[in-house]
Amino acid sequence: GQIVRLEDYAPSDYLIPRTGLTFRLGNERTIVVAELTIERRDGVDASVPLVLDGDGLELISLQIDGEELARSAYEASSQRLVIHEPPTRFTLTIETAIAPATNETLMGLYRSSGVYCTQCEAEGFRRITYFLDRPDILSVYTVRIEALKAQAPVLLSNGDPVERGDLDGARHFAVWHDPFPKPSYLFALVAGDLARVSDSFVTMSGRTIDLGIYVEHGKEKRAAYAMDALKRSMRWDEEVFGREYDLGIFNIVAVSDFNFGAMENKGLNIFNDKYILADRETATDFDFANIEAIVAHEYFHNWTGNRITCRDWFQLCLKEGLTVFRDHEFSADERERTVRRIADVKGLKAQQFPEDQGPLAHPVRPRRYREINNFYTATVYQKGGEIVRMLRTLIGPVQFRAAMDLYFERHDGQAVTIEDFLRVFEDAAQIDLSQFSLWYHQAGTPHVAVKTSYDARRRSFSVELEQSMPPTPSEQRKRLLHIPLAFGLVGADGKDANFTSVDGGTVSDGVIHLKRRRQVFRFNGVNQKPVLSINRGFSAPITITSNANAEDRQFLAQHDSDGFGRWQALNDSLLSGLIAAARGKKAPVTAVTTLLGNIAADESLQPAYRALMLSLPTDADIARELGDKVNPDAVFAAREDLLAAIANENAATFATLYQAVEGGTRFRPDAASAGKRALRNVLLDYLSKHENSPQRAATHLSAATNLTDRFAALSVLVHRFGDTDEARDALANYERQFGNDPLAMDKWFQVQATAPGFATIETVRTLMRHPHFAITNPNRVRALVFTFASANQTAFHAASGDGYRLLAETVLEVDPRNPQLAAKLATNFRSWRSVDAKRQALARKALMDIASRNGLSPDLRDIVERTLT
Ligand code: HT7
Ligand code: ZN
Repeated sequence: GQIVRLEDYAPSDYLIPRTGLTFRLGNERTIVVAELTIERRDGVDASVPLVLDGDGLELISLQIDGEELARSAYEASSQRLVIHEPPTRFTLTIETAIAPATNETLMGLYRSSGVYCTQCEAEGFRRITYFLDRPDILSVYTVRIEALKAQAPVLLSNGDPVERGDLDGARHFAVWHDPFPKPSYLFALVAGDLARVSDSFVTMSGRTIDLGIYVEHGKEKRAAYAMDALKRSMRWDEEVFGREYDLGIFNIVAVSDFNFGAMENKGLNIFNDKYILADRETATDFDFANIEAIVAHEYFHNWTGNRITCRDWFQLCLKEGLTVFRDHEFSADERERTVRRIADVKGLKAQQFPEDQGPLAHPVRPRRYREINNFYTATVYQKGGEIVRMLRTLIGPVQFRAAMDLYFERHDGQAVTIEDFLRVFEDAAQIDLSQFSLWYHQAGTPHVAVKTSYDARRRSFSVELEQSMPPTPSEQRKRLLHIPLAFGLVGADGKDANFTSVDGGTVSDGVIHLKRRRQVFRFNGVNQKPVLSINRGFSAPITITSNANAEDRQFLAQHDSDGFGRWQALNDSLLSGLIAAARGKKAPVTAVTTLLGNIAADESLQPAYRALMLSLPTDADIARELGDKVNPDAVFAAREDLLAAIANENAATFATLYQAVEGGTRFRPDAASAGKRALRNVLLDYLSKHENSPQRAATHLSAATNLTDRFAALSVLVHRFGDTDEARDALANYERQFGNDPLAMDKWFQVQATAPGFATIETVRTLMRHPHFAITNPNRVRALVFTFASANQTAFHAASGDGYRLLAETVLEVDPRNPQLAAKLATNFRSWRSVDAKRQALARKALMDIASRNGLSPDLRDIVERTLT
């Protein structure tokens, strides 16, 4: 693929104010007739041709204002349609043919379990018809769909329904009209035999919206939670951002073959069924939380993404970062704020940090790309969300809301840039964001080194901060960032100590503003030596090292008034012990093991919070902290030793607690009930380790009334006692019970893919031949192979190199069918330089095997080449 550069952006010479589409649906051959109203932009020379994008299209006919076009007036290929010297304003009618049944890429129009559906973001619309397929071309769409009535009784598109009726030959049609001008990536069509779950919502101005969720027949009950999440999202956006829904109808469709979580098409969201369908037998608490967050995310896009969209794909974070921030805030309000924040930060560190610290690092607002599909990354989404959070920290919640109001007022109906977005904040809050804006433009995770000292005689506490940023691919020199650090000076009583004044820089509303390379903030009037709690709530997405000692960290883990700060301090303590152990230095663990026992039993803390505190850093967390020459077997052993030490010291407390925490006979998916299950399930793992017996997990499994508990028990059995009858029986029973449910079976694949040890490589190979496995279904491939490569350090990084080979072979098998999925799978090689030399050589060999293959998709080639450089 060609490199696309931000600096080459130029507005289009032609506009398409109106788009009419007629679909004559057929599996082998679907006919699309596009009637486009096209205008040359003012000031553009009449000799400039109209160049439309296409991808794999077969052109049938072409007319301008109803007249067949002469062969000499245009050039058509499957990739482009060029029209020479078109009129200033005209109607272009294009008839093309496409083949949905053989479209395995899941982009454009395809079939998923007998349902026609579309995916157009980022550049899939050009697989449907020739168009100016770029987000700054906003058009009003009218869509007519014709299909066999029996095959597709349901015919959906964006906007409001205007007409429907019967046709000859057992066919029927429906017409939809969307009055809001939109970019082509938000176009959607769905046709098939689906059940509708209906509800309604009354907006803040009193309009009644018709809500529908379309699912496979028989799965209606499983859409109830998503529907509830949708209504709560609609209310929340009104209350928190003053945003009301704008059409008369809002539909969601769940499909089983999808390359992503979901898609925010105007008035017709399309979802991976994994993020709609849920009941206690087939979804874990984690899935319920994800459904709530993703339903909200797609709904929130209606204002942040659809009403105000991106000028070009470099601006992807404009809609994604902002919408992630909004969905995080929604979940924090709906659930438990601190618990949500810890979960989101764990996600950021697990997914975005390794990206930012490896060969695929890129700025939140990149300047160039080869394949835009490869930029739907944790950096654009999660770090993009963190930048919006920092903006709110900088100006405070009241001014933040005022700025967002101004954003909606100023830019509604436009396709804009990050510069436009930042200008709104500068204007609303009267601040200069020129230094802050570097967060969008520089790749890499900033590091802050902290040194504190207390001068008892002068009653002053000094905090010395020094920022640095390691070079990243294509950016050697980094400029200094404005880093907002929420903090507290924690006194002996756990309360934040007062200070009378600060020298050395700006400190306001509990936030230190670090702007220079090195700054010493001196807090005056501090009566007793405090302990610094810094980067509270993860106010900045950075790494920190400090001169705090083990006692300081443990003090904060017990006494910081900020719940996030307590978790962070505990996590740092655990990690430092684990790192020492993984490097072969035996670390003293007693203090922290005792502390964990106290936290577990502390009834003043919510169960969900206690569960998070008790969850040890993962192997991948430890590996990331080690940085280089990682030996995954040593990491695994260090973690298991610490787990055993904690379990052995606290066995009695844990056993009592395990009995006491309500098992949850009556299942409810709310946060408080989920918290209790989480606590009980983390205790199950500790106790099983201590007891060295599968018995407790087997009992837990047979008593389970929901998938959360069942999955927790199954994990203990398969991961800790894999070669016992209990584990084998549990897997066989599960398969018998849930064999017909694809989403529940994904969990069955997942639990086996994460069993530690190299033997799992063979297990995965065997499971890839299982009748329930399908290489064409992204959910199944992700459950088995992506999980194996991303969440099983000891197997994926097996010293033999077989784990790398398995991933490389799978990537090559998937690529010809679904390049996006293949590229995503291949990103699991991104940390290959951090393992020891022997493993590095094997990983490199696997990557080279992929790279040397002819005919790779541009998506996969882009990832592999960047990973190797
Ligand atoms: N905006 C959506 C992105 C998306 C996507 C991107 C590439 C290929 C397939 C895709 N499906 C959905 C999802 C979102 O961020 O809400
Ligand atoms: Zn999104």
